[in-house]
Amino acid sequence: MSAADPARRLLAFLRREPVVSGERLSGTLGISRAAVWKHVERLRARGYRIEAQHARGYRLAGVPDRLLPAEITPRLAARRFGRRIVYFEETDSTNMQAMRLAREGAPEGTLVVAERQTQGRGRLGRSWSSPNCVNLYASWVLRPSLAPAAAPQLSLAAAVALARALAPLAPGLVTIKWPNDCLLDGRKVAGILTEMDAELDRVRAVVLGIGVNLNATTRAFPPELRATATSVRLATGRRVDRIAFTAALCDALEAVYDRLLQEGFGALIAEWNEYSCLTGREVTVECAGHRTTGVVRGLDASGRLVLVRDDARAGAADEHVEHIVAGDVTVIGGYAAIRPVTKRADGGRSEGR
Ligand code: BT5
Repeated sequence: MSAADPARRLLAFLRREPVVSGERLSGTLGISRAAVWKHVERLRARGYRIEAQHARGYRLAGVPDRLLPAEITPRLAARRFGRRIVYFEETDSTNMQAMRLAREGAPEGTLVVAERQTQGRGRLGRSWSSPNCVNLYASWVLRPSLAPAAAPQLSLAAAVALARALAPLAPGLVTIKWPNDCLLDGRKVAGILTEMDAELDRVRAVVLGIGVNLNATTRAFPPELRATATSVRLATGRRVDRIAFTAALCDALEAVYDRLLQEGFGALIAEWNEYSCLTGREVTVECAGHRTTGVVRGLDASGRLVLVRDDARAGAADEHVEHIVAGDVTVIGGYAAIRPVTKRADGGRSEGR
C-alpha cells in the first residue's frame, strides 16, 4: 500500500474515527461508494476486521496479526529506524534481503521484516528457527561512521536496545548474554546477527539482524531447542502485540545507536552491565577452536569481554586477564545457573525473581 493508495487513506480514516459513513469516505477520498466497498473488501481479505453498521457506516474492529508496514509506521517515534519497511510473508533471510537492499543504496534505517524465514541465519553458519507469524525476524540497514573493527559494538548496543524493548513485557526476567543473546529466565529469547559490507578501513553498510521469539509456543520450536529456547509468551503467559513491539524496538534501537555514535560505546556500558547475566560467573569461552575458562569481570571500553583466567585466581596478575573480541560462552553449571540480576530498592543488587 503506497501513501496515496485509497485503501491506506481509508484505513487512516477508520483508525481516527469510531464509525465513518460510506458517503463521507467516498466524498473525502474522491472515489465512488462502490469503490469504497471494493477497498473495504480488499482490506478484509488482508485480515482487517471492518464492520459495516447499518445506517451508520464502517468501523475498524481489528487489525491483522501481521507485521504490515501500514500498521507499524503509525506507532513509530523513530525518525530513521523503520521509516522505510520492506515486508515479506516469506523470505530466505531478512539479513540477506537487507544486505541486497544496502548494496542497492537503501537509506539508513531501512527495515526488512518477514513472517517466516526459510534460511534464517545465526552466526558461523548456524541456523535460526523461524516459525510462521508468531515471532519477529527483522533486519535494519545501517550506515555508521565507525571503523570496521568497532562493528561488534553495534551488536552489543543492539542488545541493550533489545533488553529495553523486552523489559516492559517481562519485568525482571530479561538478561543479556555476551555477545549477542537475550535471555528470559535463563533461556534464549532473541539473537542478534550483524553483517558488514566493508572495505579495509571503511564500513559501507552494516545489516543488523534480530530474531525475537514473541508468541511461539513450545511446539513451534524444533525438539532440540525446546530445553534452551523460550518466547515472551512462554515466559510470561501473555501474548505480545508484535506490531507494537516492532515499533518499540525501532525506537529503542535508534536511541541506542545515536548514543553509540555520538558518545561512544563507553556511554552504554553501565546499562549493558545492568542486564548482563555473566558478570561474576565462571564461564568457558570458545573462539576458533581455542577455549578459555575463567570468571567474567565485565566489558572493557571497546566492548570486549574481560575474563580473569582460572589459572590466575590466586594472584589475579594482569597477564592472566584476557580481553575477548568474539566467541561462544558457556556458563559453568549450565543455563539454569543464570538468573536475572535485579536492582533492589536500596540500590544494591540481588539475584533471581
Ligand atoms: C544468533 O546466532 O543468535 C543470531 C540470530 C539472528 C537471527 C535473525 S532473524 C532476522 C535476521 N535474519 C537472519 O537470517 N538472521 C537474523 P547464534 O548465536 O549463532 O545462535 C544460533 C543458535 O541459537 C542455533 O545454533 C540454535 O542453537 C539456537 N537457536 C536457533 N533458533 C533459535 C530460536 N528461534 N530461539 C532460540 N534459540 C535458537
